Amino acid sequence: MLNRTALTPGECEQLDTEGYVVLLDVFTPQECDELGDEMDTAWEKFRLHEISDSEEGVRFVDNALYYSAKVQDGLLHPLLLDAASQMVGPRLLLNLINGRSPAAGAAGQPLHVLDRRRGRPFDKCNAIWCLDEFTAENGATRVIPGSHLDDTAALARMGDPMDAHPDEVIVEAPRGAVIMHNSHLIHSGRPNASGADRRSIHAAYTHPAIPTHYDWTALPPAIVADLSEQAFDLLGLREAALDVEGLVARV
Ligand SMILES: O=C(O)CCC(=O)C(=O)O
Repeated sequence: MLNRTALTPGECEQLDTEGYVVLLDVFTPQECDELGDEMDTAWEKFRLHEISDSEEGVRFVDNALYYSAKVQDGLLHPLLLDAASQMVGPRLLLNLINGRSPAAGAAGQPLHVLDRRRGRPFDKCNAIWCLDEFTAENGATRVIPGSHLDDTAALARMGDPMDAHPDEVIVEAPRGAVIMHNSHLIHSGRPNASGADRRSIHAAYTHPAIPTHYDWTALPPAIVADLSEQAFDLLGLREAALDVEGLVARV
């Protein structure tokens, strides 16, 4: 994993004004393979297609903490935490972590989230771990730069949210990169027109006032026992432990 802990001034500036930044080489090719294999194994072994109500053609691994101890290290990478703090503030809560792999032929998404508040303060951001290269052909994420600050122009120029938008930028990124973006930024996944999967892991961090997408207090005790102290804090479990009997042993 990359040994860099802080964004450059240029990266901070881009995150601030455009609402996204691509951080290169966060994961090694071997780490990408291991994480991708763990998500693929979970999808097969636990027959997740039978319970997934996600998009057609997308292998969606809900709550990846159930299936991988390795994701902890990525979640806590100092560079990603620095980027998240630039957007959301110094105290972060993990909102979600999922595997998301649009297979060859998977459809794109509408631009979203169109009714979200814009402008500061920001309370949520996303980290997209590119386990495969993100290319225009395989459906790399599109964003409308600056729309996290003000969406007036973006919405005025938008027709069908499924269509290409005149202001959109396709965020191509090599394998191992992480796309950090403000969740208040208008964005979406695009159709995968390549012959191969586009594997990724998505995490979201929030301000602690925002309720988590998953109830981390419901994680099985064996998984909680394996969390590092820092991960325990990132999941808000230290505070939660005061109310949840099964967690008290960790405090
Ligand atoms: O994977 C991507 O390219 C973006 C997906 C996305 O925006 C979402 O699932 O909400």
